[in-house]
Amino acid sequence: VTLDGFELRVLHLPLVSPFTTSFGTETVREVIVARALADGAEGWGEIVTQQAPLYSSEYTQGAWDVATRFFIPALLAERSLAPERVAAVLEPFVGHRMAKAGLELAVLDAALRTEGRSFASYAGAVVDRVPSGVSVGIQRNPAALVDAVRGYLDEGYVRIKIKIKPGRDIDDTAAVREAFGSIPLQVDANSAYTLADADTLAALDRFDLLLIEQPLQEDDLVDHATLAAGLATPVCLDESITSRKAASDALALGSAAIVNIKAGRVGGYLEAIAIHDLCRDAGVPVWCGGMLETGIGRAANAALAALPGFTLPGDVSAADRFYTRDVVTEPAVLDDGHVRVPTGPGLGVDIDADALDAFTVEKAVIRA
Ligand code: OSB
Ligand code: MG
Repeated sequence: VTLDGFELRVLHLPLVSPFTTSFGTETVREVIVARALADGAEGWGEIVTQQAPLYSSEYTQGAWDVATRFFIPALLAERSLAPERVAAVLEPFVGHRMAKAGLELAVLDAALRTEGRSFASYAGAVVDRVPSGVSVGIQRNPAALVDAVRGYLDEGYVRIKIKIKPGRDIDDTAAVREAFGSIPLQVDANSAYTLADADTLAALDRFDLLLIEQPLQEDDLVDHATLAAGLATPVCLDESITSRKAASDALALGSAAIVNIKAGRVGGYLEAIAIHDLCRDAGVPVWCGGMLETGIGRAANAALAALPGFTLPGDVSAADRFYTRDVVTEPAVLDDGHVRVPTGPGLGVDIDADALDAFTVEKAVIRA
Protein backbone atom coordinates (compact mmCIF):
# COMPACT_ATOMS: atom_id res chain seq x y z
CA VAL A 1 0.00 0.00 0.00
CA THR A 2 1.03 3.64 -0.43
CA LEU A 3 0.93 5.27 2.98
CA ASP A 4 -0.48 8.80 3.13
CA GLY A 5 -0.26 9.15 6.90
CA PHE A 6 -1.23 7.88 10.34
CA GLU A 7 -3.62 9.10 12.98
CA LEU A 8 -2.94 8.14 16.59
CA ARG A 9 -5.32 8.56 19.48
CA VAL A 10 -5.02 7.89 23.19
CA LEU A 11 -8.32 6.52 24.47
CA HIS A 12 -9.64 6.25 28.01
CA LEU A 13 -12.23 3.47 28.27
CA PRO A 14 -13.91 3.03 31.68
CA LEU A 15 -13.84 -0.60 32.89
CA VAL A 16 -17.06 -2.25 34.10
CA SER A 17 -15.18 -3.22 37.28
CA PRO A 18 -11.63 -2.67 38.57
CA PHE A 19 -9.08 -5.16 37.20
CA THR A 20 -6.44 -6.15 39.78
CA THR A 21 -3.30 -8.15 39.09
CA SER A 22 -0.10 -8.74 41.07
CA PHE A 23 1.24 -5.50 39.55
CA GLY A 24 -1.70 -3.15 40.22
CA THR A 25 -5.32 -2.12 39.74
CA GLU A 26 -6.84 -0.46 36.65
CA THR A 27 -10.24 1.23 36.57
CA VAL A 28 -9.81 2.89 33.17
CA ARG A 29 -8.18 1.24 30.18
CA GLU A 30 -5.76 3.71 28.60
CA VAL A 31 -4.81 2.50 25.12
CA ILE A 32 -3.61 3.88 21.77
CA VAL A 33 -5.57 3.33 18.55
CA ALA A 34 -3.71 3.75 15.25
CA ARG A 35 -5.33 4.52 11.91
CA ALA A 36 -3.30 4.06 8.73
CA LEU A 37 -4.34 6.21 5.78
CA ALA A 38 -3.41 4.38 2.59
CA ASP A 39 -4.49 4.64 -1.05
CA GLY A 40 -7.72 6.33 -0.03
CA ALA A 41 -8.45 3.37 2.27
CA GLU A 42 -7.85 3.16 6.00
CA GLY A 43 -6.76 0.48 8.43
CA TRP A 44 -6.96 0.17 12.18
CA GLY A 45 -4.55 -1.11 14.78
CA GLU A 46 -4.19 -0.98 18.55
CA ILE A 47 -1.08 -0.30 20.64
CA VAL A 48 -1.82 -2.28 23.79
CA THR A 49 0.49 -0.46 26.20
CA GLN A 50 -0.94 0.48 29.58
CA GLN A 51 -0.65 3.82 31.37
CA ALA A 52 2.34 2.68 33.48
CA PRO A 53 5.25 0.30 32.75
CA LEU A 54 4.15 -2.42 35.20
CA TYR A 55 3.33 -5.43 33.00
CA SER A 56 6.14 -4.60 30.56
CA SER A 57 8.65 -1.77 30.12
CA GLU A 58 6.33 -0.15 27.57
CA TYR A 59 3.72 2.45 28.53
CA THR A 60 1.36 4.79 26.71
CA GLN A 61 3.39 7.99 26.56
CA GLY A 62 6.57 6.09 25.73
CA ALA A 63 4.82 4.30 22.86
CA TRP A 64 3.30 7.58 21.68
CA ASP A 65 6.71 9.23 21.65
CA VAL A 66 8.59 6.43 19.88
CA ALA A 67 5.78 5.97 17.34
CA THR A 68 5.44 9.65 16.44
CA ARG A 69 9.15 10.50 16.64
CA PHE A 70 10.69 7.42 14.96
CA PHE A 71 8.37 4.66 13.73
CA ILE A 72 5.81 6.63 11.73
CA PRO A 73 8.43 8.80 9.96
CA ALA A 74 10.37 5.62 9.05
CA LEU A 75 7.23 3.97 7.62
CA LEU A 76 6.16 7.10 5.73
CA ALA A 77 9.67 7.37 4.21
CA GLU A 78 8.90 4.19 2.27
CA ARG A 79 6.99 5.16 -0.86
CA SER A 80 5.06 1.94 -0.96
CA LEU A 81 5.00 -0.62 1.80
CA ALA A 82 3.68 -4.18 2.06
CA PRO A 83 2.46 -5.08 5.58
CA GLU A 84 5.00 -7.91 5.61
CA ARG A 85 7.79 -5.28 5.39
CA VAL A 86 6.70 -3.16 8.37
CA ALA A 87 8.67 -5.22 10.90
CA ALA A 88 11.82 -5.05 8.75
CA VAL A 89 11.57 -1.25 8.41
CA LEU A 90 11.20 -0.91 12.21
CA GLU A 91 13.76 -3.60 13.05
CA PRO A 92 16.70 -1.17 13.57
CA PHE A 93 14.81 0.35 16.51
CA VAL A 94 15.32 -1.72 19.66
CA GLY A 95 12.31 -2.92 21.63
CA HIS A 96 8.98 -1.07 21.78
CA ARG A 97 7.23 -4.12 20.42
CA MET A 98 3.69 -3.08 21.34
CA ALA A 99 4.14 0.18 19.43
CA LYS A 100 5.47 -1.73 16.42
CA ALA A 101 2.63 -4.26 16.60
CA GLY A 102 -0.12 -1.62 16.59
CA LEU A 103 1.30 0.16 13.55
CA GLU A 104 1.83 -3.10 11.67
CA LEU A 105 -1.77 -4.11 12.35
CA ALA A 106 -3.07 -0.79 10.98
CA VAL A 107 -1.09 -1.26 7.74
CA LEU A 108 -2.16 -4.90 7.49
CA ASP A 109 -5.83 -3.98 7.98
CA ALA A 110 -5.59 -1.26 5.31
CA ALA A 111 -3.94 -3.65 2.83
CA LEU A 112 -6.43 -6.46 3.46
CA ARG A 113 -9.44 -4.14 3.24
CA THR A 114 -8.14 -2.93 -0.13
CA GLU A 115 -7.88 -6.55 -1.29
CA GLY A 116 -11.27 -7.45 0.21
CA ARG A 117 -9.63 -10.26 2.18
CA SER A 118 -10.22 -11.09 5.84
CA PHE A 119 -7.37 -11.13 8.35
CA ALA A 120 -8.61 -14.56 9.49
CA SER A 121 -8.15 -16.03 6.02
CA TYR A 122 -4.78 -14.28 5.60
CA ALA A 123 -3.56 -15.63 8.96
CA GLY A 124 -4.71 -19.20 8.26
CA ALA A 125 -7.74 -19.52 10.53
CA VAL A 126 -9.29 -22.99 10.46
CA VAL A 127 -12.43 -22.41 12.58
CA ASP A 128 -15.17 -19.76 12.49
CA ARG A 129 -15.48 -19.36 16.27
CA VAL A 130 -13.10 -19.78 19.19
CA PRO A 131 -13.69 -21.03 22.75
CA SER A 132 -13.71 -18.14 25.19
CA GLY A 133 -11.85 -18.04 28.49
CA VAL A 134 -11.93 -15.21 30.99
CA SER A 135 -9.19 -13.64 33.09
CA VAL A 136 -10.49 -12.80 36.56
CA GLY A 137 -8.68 -10.19 38.63
CA ILE A 138 -7.79 -10.47 42.32
CA GLN A 139 -10.88 -9.68 44.42
CA ARG A 140 -11.35 -8.43 47.99
CA ASN A 141 -11.22 -11.96 49.37
CA PRO A 142 -11.71 -15.59 48.21
CA ALA A 143 -15.50 -15.43 48.73
CA ALA A 144 -15.75 -12.41 46.43
CA LEU A 145 -13.59 -14.27 43.90
CA VAL A 146 -15.99 -17.24 43.98
CA ASP A 147 -18.90 -14.84 43.32
CA ALA A 148 -17.10 -13.25 40.38
CA VAL A 149 -16.18 -16.64 38.90
CA ARG A 150 -19.76 -17.86 39.30
CA GLY A 151 -20.99 -14.93 37.24
CA TYR A 152 -18.61 -15.75 34.38
CA LEU A 153 -19.45 -19.47 34.47
CA ASP A 154 -23.15 -18.58 34.33
CA GLU A 155 -22.45 -16.49 31.23
CA GLY A 156 -20.87 -19.54 29.62
CA TYR A 157 -17.12 -18.92 29.71
CA VAL A 158 -15.43 -22.27 29.12
CA ARG A 159 -12.23 -21.65 31.07
CA ILE A 160 -11.38 -19.58 34.12
CA LYS A 161 -8.03 -17.92 34.79
CA ILE A 162 -7.51 -16.29 38.16
CA LYS A 163 -4.80 -13.80 38.97
CA ILE A 164 -2.60 -14.68 41.94
CA LYS A 165 0.16 -13.00 43.96
CA PRO A 166 2.05 -13.92 47.16
CA GLY A 167 -0.49 -14.22 49.98
CA ARG A 168 -3.40 -14.47 47.51
CA ASP A 169 -2.66 -17.81 45.90
CA ILE A 170 -3.46 -21.07 47.71
CA ASP A 171 -6.66 -19.97 49.46
CA ASP A 172 -8.04 -18.22 46.38
CA THR A 173 -7.35 -21.23 44.15
CA ALA A 174 -8.74 -23.65 46.75
CA ALA A 175 -11.93 -21.60 47.08
CA VAL A 176 -12.60 -21.70 43.32
CA ARG A 177 -11.77 -25.41 43.04
CA GLU A 178 -14.01 -26.29 45.97
CA ALA A 179 -16.91 -24.15 44.75
CA PHE A 180 -16.97 -25.35 41.13
CA GLY A 181 -15.32 -28.78 41.00
CA SER A 182 -13.38 -29.84 37.94
CA ILE A 183 -13.82 -26.74 35.74
CA PRO A 184 -10.91 -25.87 33.39
CA LEU A 185 -8.89 -23.60 35.71
CA GLN A 186 -5.51 -21.87 35.49
CA VAL A 187 -3.62 -19.18 37.41
CA ASP A 188 -1.54 -16.16 36.34
CA ALA A 189 1.14 -14.69 38.65
CA ASN A 190 2.39 -11.89 36.36
CA SER A 191 6.00 -12.39 37.55
CA ALA A 192 5.18 -11.97 41.25
CA TYR A 193 7.32 -14.83 42.62
CA THR A 194 10.96 -15.95 42.86
CA LEU A 195 12.53 -19.40 43.11
CA ALA A 196 12.42 -18.93 46.91
CA ASP A 197 8.63 -19.39 46.58
CA ALA A 198 8.95 -22.82 44.91
CA ASP A 199 7.23 -24.60 47.83
CA THR A 200 4.18 -22.33 47.67
CA LEU A 201 3.96 -22.82 43.90
CA ALA A 202 4.31 -26.60 44.32
CA ALA A 203 1.37 -26.47 46.75
CA LEU A 204 -0.77 -25.44 43.77
CA ASP A 205 -0.12 -28.86 42.20
CA ARG A 206 -2.97 -30.40 44.18
CA PHE A 207 -5.54 -28.25 42.35
CA ASP A 208 -4.98 -29.94 38.98
CA LEU A 209 -4.57 -26.65 37.12
CA LEU A 210 -4.27 -26.45 33.33
CA LEU A 211 -1.16 -24.32 33.82
CA ILE A 212 0.57 -21.69 35.91
CA GLU A 213 1.33 -18.55 33.91
CA GLN A 214 4.52 -16.50 34.33
CA PRO A 215 5.40 -17.20 37.98
CA LEU A 216 8.87 -15.56 37.75
CA GLN A 217 10.44 -12.47 36.16
CA GLU A 218 10.47 -11.73 32.44
CA ASP A 219 14.18 -12.54 32.00
CA ASP A 220 14.24 -15.59 34.29
CA LEU A 221 14.26 -18.31 31.62
CA VAL A 222 16.71 -20.52 33.50
CA ASP A 223 14.87 -20.11 36.83
CA HIS A 224 11.59 -21.00 35.07
CA ALA A 225 13.23 -24.21 33.81
CA THR A 226 14.43 -25.02 37.35
CA LEU A 227 10.99 -24.33 38.77
CA ALA A 228 9.20 -26.31 36.04
CA ALA A 229 11.32 -29.38 36.79
CA GLY A 230 9.91 -29.44 40.33
CA LEU A 231 6.24 -28.78 39.53
CA ALA A 232 3.50 -31.09 38.28
CA THR A 233 1.53 -28.08 36.98
CA PRO A 234 2.71 -27.11 33.46
CA VAL A 235 4.51 -23.76 33.35
CA CYS A 236 3.23 -21.33 30.70
CA LEU A 237 5.15 -18.19 29.81
CA ASP A 238 3.61 -14.81 28.96
CA GLU A 239 5.92 -11.84 29.75
CA SER A 240 9.08 -13.84 28.90
CA ILE A 241 8.01 -14.59 25.32
CA THR A 242 8.95 -11.35 23.60
CA SER A 243 9.86 -12.82 20.21
CA ARG A 244 10.14 -15.98 18.14
CA LYS A 245 13.73 -16.25 19.37
CA ALA A 246 12.68 -15.98 23.01
CA ALA A 247 10.04 -18.67 22.38
CA SER A 248 12.54 -21.00 20.80
CA ASP A 249 15.04 -20.41 23.64
CA ALA A 250 12.35 -21.08 26.26
CA LEU A 251 11.41 -24.36 24.60
CA ALA A 252 15.06 -25.41 24.28
CA LEU A 253 15.68 -24.69 27.97
CA GLY A 254 12.49 -26.38 29.20
CA SER A 255 11.26 -23.09 30.67
CA ALA A 256 7.73 -23.52 29.30
CA ALA A 257 5.48 -26.43 28.36
CA ILE A 258 2.76 -24.07 27.07
CA VAL A 259 3.02 -20.61 25.47
CA ASN A 260 0.71 -17.60 25.80
CA ILE A 261 0.82 -15.65 22.51
CA LYS A 262 0.05 -11.91 22.56
CA ALA A 263 0.73 -10.04 19.35
CA GLY A 264 1.54 -6.76 21.13
CA ARG A 265 4.13 -8.34 23.40
CA VAL A 266 5.97 -10.00 20.47
CA GLY A 267 5.96 -7.02 18.07
CA GLY A 268 3.06 -7.90 15.82
CA TYR A 269 0.56 -10.44 14.51
CA LEU A 270 3.03 -11.73 11.92
CA GLU A 271 5.57 -12.55 14.64
CA ALA A 272 2.71 -14.07 16.66
CA ILE A 273 1.86 -16.35 13.73
CA ALA A 274 5.54 -17.33 13.46
CA ILE A 275 5.57 -18.28 17.17
CA HIS A 276 2.40 -20.30 16.64
CA ASP A 277 4.12 -22.15 13.78
CA LEU A 278 7.26 -22.78 15.84
CA CYS A 279 5.29 -24.15 18.80
CA ARG A 280 3.06 -26.25 16.57
CA ASP A 281 6.13 -27.87 14.98
CA ALA A 282 7.49 -28.53 18.49
CA GLY A 283 4.18 -30.01 19.70
CA VAL A 284 3.80 -27.25 22.29
CA PRO A 285 0.22 -26.00 22.91
CA VAL A 286 -0.42 -22.26 22.61
CA TRP A 287 -3.31 -19.99 23.54
CA CYS A 288 -4.17 -16.39 22.78
CA GLY A 289 -3.57 -13.91 25.59
CA GLY A 290 -5.33 -10.58 25.94
CA MET A 291 -4.52 -6.98 26.90
CA LEU A 292 -8.05 -5.71 27.58
CA GLU A 293 -8.31 -4.92 23.88
CA THR A 294 -10.91 -2.69 22.29
CA GLY A 295 -12.98 -4.20 19.48
CA ILE A 296 -10.05 -3.63 17.10
CA GLY A 297 -7.48 -5.83 18.83
CA ARG A 298 -10.22 -8.18 20.04
CA ALA A 299 -11.21 -8.93 16.41
CA ALA A 300 -7.57 -9.61 15.50
CA ASN A 301 -7.16 -11.87 18.54
CA ALA A 302 -10.22 -13.92 17.62
CA ALA A 303 -8.74 -14.51 14.15
CA LEU A 304 -5.32 -15.41 15.58
CA ALA A 305 -6.88 -17.83 18.07
CA ALA A 306 -8.54 -19.62 15.12
CA LEU A 307 -5.17 -20.99 13.93
CA PRO A 308 -4.79 -24.77 14.41
CA GLY A 309 -2.09 -24.68 17.11
CA PHE A 310 -4.30 -22.70 19.52
CA THR A 311 -5.47 -25.83 21.30
CA LEU A 312 -6.27 -24.19 24.66
CA PRO A 313 -9.02 -21.57 25.21
CA GLY A 314 -7.64 -18.03 25.17
CA ASP A 315 -8.35 -14.80 27.02
CA VAL A 316 -10.60 -13.86 24.10
CA SER A 317 -13.65 -12.73 26.02
CA ALA A 318 -16.75 -10.84 24.98
CA ALA A 319 -16.29 -7.05 24.96
CA ASP A 320 -18.75 -6.64 27.85
CA ARG A 321 -16.37 -8.50 30.19
CA PHE A 322 -14.48 -5.17 30.31
CA TYR A 323 -16.55 -2.45 28.62
CA THR A 324 -20.12 -1.13 28.44
CA ARG A 325 -19.34 0.65 25.18
CA ASP A 326 -16.80 -0.37 22.53
CA VAL A 327 -15.23 1.53 19.62
CA VAL A 328 -16.64 -0.91 17.03
CA THR A 329 -20.25 -1.07 15.85
CA GLU A 330 -20.61 -4.81 16.61
CA PRO A 331 -18.66 -5.67 19.78
CA ALA A 332 -17.66 -9.31 20.35
CA VAL A 333 -20.36 -11.31 22.13
CA LEU A 334 -20.31 -14.65 23.93
CA ASP A 335 -22.40 -17.30 22.16
CA ASP A 336 -22.41 -20.80 23.65
CA GLY A 337 -19.04 -20.09 25.29
CA HIS A 338 -17.48 -18.95 22.02
CA VAL A 339 -16.57 -15.74 20.23
CA ARG A 340 -17.10 -15.48 16.46
CA VAL A 341 -14.13 -15.01 14.13
CA PRO A 342 -14.87 -11.95 11.94
CA THR A 343 -15.09 -12.70 8.20
CA GLY A 344 -15.36 -9.23 6.62
CA PRO A 345 -12.45 -7.51 4.84
CA GLY A 346 -9.43 -6.77 7.04
CA LEU A 347 -10.24 -7.11 10.73
CA GLY A 348 -13.91 -7.34 9.80
CA VAL A 349 -15.07 -4.68 12.25
CA ASP A 350 -16.48 -1.19 11.60
CA ILE A 351 -15.43 1.71 13.79
CA ASP A 352 -18.10 3.55 15.77
CA ALA A 353 -16.80 7.08 15.09
CA ASP A 354 -18.91 8.67 17.83
CA ALA A 355 -17.67 6.21 20.45
CA LEU A 356 -14.09 6.66 19.29
CA ASP A 357 -14.38 10.45 19.61
CA ALA A 358 -16.06 10.15 23.00
CA PHE A 359 -13.14 8.13 24.42
CA THR A 360 -10.33 10.16 22.78
CA VAL A 361 -8.16 12.22 25.14
CA GLU A 362 -5.23 12.93 22.79
CA LYS A 363 -4.92 12.88 19.00
CA ALA A 364 -2.19 13.42 16.41
CA VAL A 365 -2.14 13.19 12.61
CA ILE A 366 1.18 12.65 10.84
CA ARG A 367 1.12 12.96 7.03
CA ALA A 368 3.64 11.81 4.46
O1 OSB B 1 -1.01 -11.26 32.11
O2 OSB B 1 -2.46 -11.91 30.72
C1 OSB B 1 -1.98 -11.03 31.42
C2 OSB B 1 -4.17 -7.93 31.12
C3 OSB B 1 -3.21 -6.93 31.11
C4 OSB B 1 -1.90 -7.27 31.24
C5 OSB B 1 -1.53 -8.61 31.38
C6 OSB B 1 -2.47 -9.61 31.37
C7 OSB B 1 -3.82 -9.26 31.28
C8 OSB B 1 -4.92 -10.21 31.36
C9 OSB B 1 -6.23 -9.82 30.73
O3 OSB B 1 -4.85 -11.25 31.97
C10 OSB B 1 -6.63 -10.72 29.63
C11 OSB B 1 -7.74 -10.13 28.78
O4 OSB B 1 -7.50 -9.15 28.04
O5 OSB B 1 -8.83 -10.67 28.83
MG1 MG C 1 -0.39 -13.20 31.77
